[in-house]
Amino acid sequence: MDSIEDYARAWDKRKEVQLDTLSEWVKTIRSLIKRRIHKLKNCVNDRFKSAFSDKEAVKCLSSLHDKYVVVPVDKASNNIVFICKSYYYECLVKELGTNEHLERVIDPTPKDCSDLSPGTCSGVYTVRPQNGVDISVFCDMATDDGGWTVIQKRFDGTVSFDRFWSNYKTGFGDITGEHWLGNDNLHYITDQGLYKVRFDFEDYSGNTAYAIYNRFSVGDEGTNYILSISGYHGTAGDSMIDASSQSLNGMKFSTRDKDNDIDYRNDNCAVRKKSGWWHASCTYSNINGIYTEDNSKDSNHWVAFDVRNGLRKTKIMMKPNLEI
Ligand SMILES: [Ca+2]
Repeated sequence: MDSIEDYARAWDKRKEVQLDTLSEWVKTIRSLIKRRIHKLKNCVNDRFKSAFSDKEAVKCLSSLHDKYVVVPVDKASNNIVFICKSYYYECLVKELGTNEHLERVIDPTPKDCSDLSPGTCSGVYTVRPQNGVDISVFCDMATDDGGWTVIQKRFDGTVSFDRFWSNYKTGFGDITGEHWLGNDNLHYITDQGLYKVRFDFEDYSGNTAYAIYNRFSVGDEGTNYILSISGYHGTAGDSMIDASSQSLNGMKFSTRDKDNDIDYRNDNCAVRKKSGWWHASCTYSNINGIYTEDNSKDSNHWVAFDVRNGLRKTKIMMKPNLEI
């Protein structure tokens, strides 16, 4: 009997030791995970600081259960390389030394950002316009009821906008940072219905203003991306005109290598203003110009808001106009 009791006691003791060891392991693993998440959270915060407002970032980064895919920036190299469950994975991927950005995939594929459910976080999404191909866009889900597809964003001058026709055609820059969505994509998206466009500005003193045009569309490349824009309202003033009040409505797109403007000096406005744009006899809206704080003819300015002073932040976005 003694030996059985001894054996049982020894067994209990071993169990206790094993439980202690196990609970130590759990503690260690928990703290490792906590440290890992903290590190990744900081990394994600850094990466997306420019793309989100701080308040929105906190909300969006706390949702860990959405599905994301990581898409190579150079789309020619591969399609989808990694399926993951949260923004945190971008940082894991980054740690592995690859060069990708995060992109959320919604099923069925939205036609633009206005198709996303209300309350969806801002970020990069795949959209598929009718007659277009799948494209990566940045969706602003926070400004003015959300649902905006971002066309242009500038805030630190890291991306040059003094570019050629082929660059403006397909788009350039970093979709989570400074970029131009691409004139073909502008055409495919605005061809789907009636769209409005919103311009947001911030000067170097922190003053902000916006301009909305109730009707906005861009023709295909065959029309030289002819602009249709009207119905201004907002706080910035209407600068979709040139110095002689000629509206930019009906103007073709011009770049430094393709002069489609109606400049009275017979100049190339895209060279003169250092910007691809729908120049008439140039423009009062030169927000694709040189990123500078200076007052100059080729700065990134919107005359009705801050004369020819360069702006710290500019953003152009579009969404369907359901009110007309
Ligand atoms: Ca010209």
